[in-house]
Amino acid sequence: MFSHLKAAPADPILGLMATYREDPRDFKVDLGVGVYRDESGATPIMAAVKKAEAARLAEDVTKTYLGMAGDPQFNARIDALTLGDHPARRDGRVFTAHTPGGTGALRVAADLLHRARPEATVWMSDPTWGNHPSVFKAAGMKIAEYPYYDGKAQSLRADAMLDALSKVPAGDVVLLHASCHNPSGVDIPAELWPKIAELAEKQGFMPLVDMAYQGFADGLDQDALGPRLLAERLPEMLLCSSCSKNFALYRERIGAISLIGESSAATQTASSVMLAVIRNIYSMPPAHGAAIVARILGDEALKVEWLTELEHMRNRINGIRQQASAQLAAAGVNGDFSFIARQRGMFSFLGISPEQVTRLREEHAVYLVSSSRVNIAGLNEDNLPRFVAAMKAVLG
Ligand code: PLP
Ligand code: TYF
Repeated sequence: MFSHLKAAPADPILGLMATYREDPRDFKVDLGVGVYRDESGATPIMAAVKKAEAARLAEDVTKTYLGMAGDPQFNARIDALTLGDHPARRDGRVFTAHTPGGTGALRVAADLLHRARPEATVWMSDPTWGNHPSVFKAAGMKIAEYPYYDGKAQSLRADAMLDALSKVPAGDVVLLHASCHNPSGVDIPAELWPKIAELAEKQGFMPLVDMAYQGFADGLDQDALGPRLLAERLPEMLLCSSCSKNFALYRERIGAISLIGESSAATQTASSVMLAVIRNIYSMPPAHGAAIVARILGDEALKVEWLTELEHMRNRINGIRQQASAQLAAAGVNGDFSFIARQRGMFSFLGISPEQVTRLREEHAVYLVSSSRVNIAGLNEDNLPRFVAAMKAVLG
């Protein structure tokens, strides 16, 4: 059965995480995997999460099955967080299921699309998160790319993107990152979302928005502006969200898929197919992460505490972006790194060669993905001077 199998390539990001762990050098700097790190380089459990977890432990009375859509309280509260007080919610056009992580939401979306329209192509930004193409291909969907990141100008290829979207055929799907684009850090500006909505309307393609970093760029509402606008203007949409980053619940695997249909009746029918898809993959999602998030969002004091912690994380990322950009300039490192301060979320491309990435790792114990993507949140006041010195040594 298995002897003829060829080894599958390791996930480059998770593989790098393992290599970093094995490196004995105590001055090593991890700018690889996309997890938030605090000032001391740790990824702690949020205080609001700890409290919600303790309360759940004390009060929980059953572990019986939840059902395919998971925790109904979580589903209602995550809708309020992602979509806000939205007309689509008031009109009964939204159906949400909680899923094992944002990746689980994406896989449910992919299988649902395959049931609905197996001949459709899913269009993705060039570049995009490595799991996007593989998850949709695994579900049997065709994929294609639209232009997105300009590596020379470290900015959005807005005109080329709109031009490509203006040619997407009816019935296809366009995958968009809500904010904190992974891997480029370059987001769709507010003024571009209405143009994307217009093209979707004109061409008849459906947006699928991946929102894995709500609250990490400019704020919870600001970061959700794109999907909220699309859900208002268009008859149909899918939204995949994740609580891995903004609740730091990574390993608990908690996310959500929201289906927005043309009418309340259409949503109901489509959601029955979505539930069948879920039943065929994992039957029901794990409960713990959703219970924590539901408790935080439903308790005024816990919610304020969580919002304060999230704001601190966002401010730290944006602050260290400014500092990194300023210190690379002050050290006279070859190149213009002012873009680091302009970009949002945890990621940016340094725009250096794979050989230079290797030298940073081998000679200076600075770890980043070979594409030159860095997790800016891996930097802090302690290791920033070492990062800058390593960059100076390698780039001149
Ligand atoms: N989408 C994007 C763009 C991501 O970067 C991530 C990753 O961390 C996810 C989705 C899903 O994350 P998770 O499955 O850990 O919730
Ligand atoms: O891009 C990242 O670093 C995060 C974490 O298979 C991640 O999204 C990376 C790879 C993966 C799962 C999560």
